[in-house]
Parts: sequence; structure tokens; C-alpha cells
Amino acid sequence: MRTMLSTWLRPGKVAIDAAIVADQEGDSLENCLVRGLSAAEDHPELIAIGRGALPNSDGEIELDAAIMNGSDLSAGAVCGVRGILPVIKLAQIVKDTTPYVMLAGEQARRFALANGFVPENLMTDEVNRRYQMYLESPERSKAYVHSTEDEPPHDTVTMLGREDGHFVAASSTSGLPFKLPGRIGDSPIVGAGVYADDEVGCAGATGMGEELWKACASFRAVEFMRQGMSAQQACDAVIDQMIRRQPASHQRECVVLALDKNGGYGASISWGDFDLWISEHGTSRSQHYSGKLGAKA
Ligand code: SD4
Repeated sequence: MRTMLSTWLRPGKVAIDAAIVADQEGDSLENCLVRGLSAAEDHPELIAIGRGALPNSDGEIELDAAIMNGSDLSAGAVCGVRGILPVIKLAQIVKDTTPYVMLAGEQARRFALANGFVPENLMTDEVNRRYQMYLESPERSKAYVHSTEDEPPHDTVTMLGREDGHFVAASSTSGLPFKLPGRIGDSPIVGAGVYADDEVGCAGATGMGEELWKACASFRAVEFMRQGMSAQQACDAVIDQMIRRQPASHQRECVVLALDKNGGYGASISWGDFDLWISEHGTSRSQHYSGKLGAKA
């Protein structure tokens, strides 16, 4: 039986639905996650990842993605990529066709073009409108924020998959809204945003990338499971440690999610709210999590 997880309510639903279709069509576990994330990247109305994501402070969408396969610890990632979709597919091609783990920026884009990707303008009217609002806003000086207005955009979808003791972790992101150009977060970093090892399980992260990266959150969760913790215990232990050691995790969403070898799943969040999609037996449901330090006001 396959279990797949996907983060955040709106983009996570698009991703899990597409992954379930891929599963029903008999695609590999890894391809199910790639197809799930690709669907969310391509969706023009989601203010999340890929097309129609929020741009950096120059008004350009810069995308990051990573995928790790627990069978042999193979991994591929891209970061700071402009005008290319889907970057999760590009990360998979880096994994499968090069001896490298990560390609960055303009060179990753050139690699994409050489592999048949077609450059596109990913800015939608809605995102142009929000960028104008950002330019005119007194909040502009605080560009380093996680979310802007009414509905938090949730700029990352992280997916995990398990099938008969085999694990895959994948993540696709536009990073933080109006980030400094060139800024890279945890999502494309193996060990921070994703980690998978068939000996143990897999884990992923979403939220404040700098904190999750400093915690090596995904690797740490997998190593906690190696020590015998369940997925839920491992996620709690990572977040507890972040709360203890990293003051910024007290006001920012820092989320870890995991799948273990015993059929369990788990997620934990430091502060704020988080929704996880879980697919088992071809149907999906969402589960809500509140921060250990309280939900958003
Ligand atoms: C980042 N972790 O680049 C990502 C942001 C995120 O929901 O997860 N947003 O820091």
C-alpha cells in the first residue's frame, strides 16, 4: 500500500489529487510525487509554487526544488531558477542524468533549456497586483516576511511517499514572498527540506527555511526514527529541539513531517497552523495541526 503526504491546504490538495491519479495509473512512487508537485506548480490560481507564485523583491519568481529517493540515497535539486516549470521535474532530471546533486540559477535554467523545457513568464495578473501592493506598502522594509495578506500564500509544497518499505521525499517552493534575490531556503537542501532513507523512513519540512536549515530538520527527523522513534515522535522531537535552541522558531511557522517504517506518519509545527494531506488506499483526508507555541492569532 502507498501512503503519500502533501503540505498546506490549497496547494497540497492539488498536489495530492494529481499524485493519486498518477498512482492509479501505476506510475512509480517517485513519479507520483513529481506529478503531484508539477500539478501544483502549473496551477495558475494557486499563490504557492511555480506559476503565479509570489516573486522576490525584484518582482521575479525564483524557484527551488529537490527530490530524494531512499532506495539508494540518490538526490537531485535546483535552486534560484527563473521562468522554468516544473522545477521538481528538473530536479529529478539532475538526479537521474548527472553526477551532481544541485544546479543553481542561470546555469540550472540553461540545463533546463538543454533538456527541452520552454522558458515562460510565470507572473500572473494577480501576482503582479500583489507585487505592486508590496512596492507601495510601508511593510516593504520588512521584506523578510513569511506571508502577506488575508490568505497566507504558503509558498512550498513538500510531499513524502512510502510503499512497502521504500521512501521518497520531494519539495518544490518559491521560497519566501519578496525575498532578497538569490536567497535560497531549506527546501532544495538535502537534509534540511527533504531526506529519505529506506533503512529508516523519510522526512520533509516547510515554513521558515533559515531555521529549518540550521536545524537540518529532515535529516534530524530521519535520524531520530533510526534511533527508534515513530514518525510523530521524531517530528515532535525536532520541533521541541528547535523551540529550545532557535528563538526565531517561536514566531515563525516551522513544520516537519515524516513517514516511518511501521506504517506511521507524523507532523509537528512550532508556531501557527498547518494542514497536512494524507492519501492512503487512493483516498485523501486532511489533518490540522496547531503550533506547540500556539496557533496564529
Ligand atoms: C523556504 N521553507 O524557502 C520555504 C518556505 C515555505 O511555506 O515552506 N513556505 O524557506
